[in-house]
Amino acid sequence: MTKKDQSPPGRNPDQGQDRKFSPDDPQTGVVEKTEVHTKRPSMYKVLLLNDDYTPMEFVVHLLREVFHRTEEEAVRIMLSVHQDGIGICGVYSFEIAETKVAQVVSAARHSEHPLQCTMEKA
Ligand code: TYC
Repeated sequence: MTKKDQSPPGRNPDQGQDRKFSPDDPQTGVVEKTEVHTKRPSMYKVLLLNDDYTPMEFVVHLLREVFHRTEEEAVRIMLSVHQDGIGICGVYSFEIAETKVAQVVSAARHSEHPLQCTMEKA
């Protein structure tokens, strides 16, 4: 038997003051159950666009530094962007993708390259 079960009959141990049950005060209530619907965050592709002026080595450098790609992966991604006009650097949550786009654009402008980087829902 728990401590709660030991209260005198007719008394409600959960009430601040002890009160007798009565037909006028049936002490009923509504039990609400809150359903929890958690959503997985949407993912975003970070895309690099080709141009005729940004040096290949600069693109490879960014892919290594910003997207943590190996030299081989970075060269493969850079060449596919060079050939196809666009390519995926990685897929991230919104905030991470936004930060990476800003880092690429900032580094490119700082070095006066026209490199374009954008993001879209995966
Ligand atoms: N096309 C560029 C050149 O020939 C190289 C390049 C690759 C530029 C990928 C941008 O996203 C890019 N120098």
